[in-house]
Amino acid sequence: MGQKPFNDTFLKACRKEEVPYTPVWYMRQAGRYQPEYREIRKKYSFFEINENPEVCAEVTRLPVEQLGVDAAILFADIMTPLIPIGVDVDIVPSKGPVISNPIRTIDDVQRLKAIAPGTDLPFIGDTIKLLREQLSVPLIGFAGAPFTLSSYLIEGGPSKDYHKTKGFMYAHPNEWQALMDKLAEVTTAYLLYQIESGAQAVQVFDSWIGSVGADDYEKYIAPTMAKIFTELKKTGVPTIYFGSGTAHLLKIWNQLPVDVLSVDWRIDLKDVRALGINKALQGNLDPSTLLAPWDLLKEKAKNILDQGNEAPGYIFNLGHGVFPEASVSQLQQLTSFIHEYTKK
Ligand code: 1CP
Repeated sequence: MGQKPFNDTFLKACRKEEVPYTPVWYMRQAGRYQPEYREIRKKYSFFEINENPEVCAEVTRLPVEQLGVDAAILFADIMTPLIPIGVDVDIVPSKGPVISNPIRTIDDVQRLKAIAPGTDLPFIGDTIKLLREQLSVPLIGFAGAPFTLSSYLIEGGPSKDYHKTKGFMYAHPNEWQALMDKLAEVTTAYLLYQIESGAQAVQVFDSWIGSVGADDYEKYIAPTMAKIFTELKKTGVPTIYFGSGTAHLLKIWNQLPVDVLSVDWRIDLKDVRALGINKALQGNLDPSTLLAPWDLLKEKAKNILDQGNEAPGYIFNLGHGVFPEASVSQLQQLTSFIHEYTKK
């Protein structure tokens, strides 16, 4: 901790610079698949961990120390910055975020307060500062994207089809835009605060955006995302945009002022590049393969590494998050394999 020389491989890959090996980290790398996390979770609620810098930093460091990954990601949730703006959210075990006051009308949208991250969420800045003293790999900050945040706000919790969310978008375009504007302000201010506090890269999670068609994305979403990434770009810190099921959106994403596109396994990385995507890429192992026998997992990883490394600017990751049934030893073996196989 701290004494080790700083490993900037991940930051170099974000900038499409030469790297000594392919950097790797895993979305949701801190969480319930780790026995140590489950122990800590017995003592504290999700938001108690989040709001206690010592514990939050410990949970953030755990996968770095346990798996040997090349980046840490701040432990928090995409719902964290919504609490101070007036959203009543609870993280329900084996379900996810549940909201007791979902958005139904323009009054509900207008009721959402503006965010002042330094005073509303001082523990986030404190955790980041502590981690910067402790870590010898880059720290990634993150936030949810307006569409994905709005899906929880409108549906009231996790959803499979996002009918209510998209229904609101089609039926009330002005209210929808007001909601996007408000959430864009939250996401931008919250990420700028994380960067000021010491985050060395930021990822915007738009997990459920794949449910929106390309024409609707252009009309209802792209201007909001362009605004967010334009503001973030001014900091010079690398930015990453993640969504699942987004093959149909990648050409539009390529026009956004974002550095890295994080894609899932439904499209091969060689096919992403064949679309003319010239940004750095992150991904895209199917998380389910973590349950496959090692030889099969290794073949899958090798195939992805070969495709990812056909051009500069590639970061290995899963196509979506680690899940509770994944095994620590499988992830350890995978991380070592990625480093060894790609070493120059
Ligand atoms: O009780 C618990 O411990 C709940 C499990 C848990 C954890 C560990 C939740 C509830 N959130 C988190 C942490 C979390 N959430 C991180 C930590 C940093 C890391 O190690 O990666 C991050 C980046 C998130 C982001 C997040 N939360 C996303 C985007 C990424 C993704 O997986 O798509 C989303 C969609 C959420 C909502 C959420 N929070 C928690 C759950 C179980 C869910 C998903 C619910 C659903 O299926 O809609």
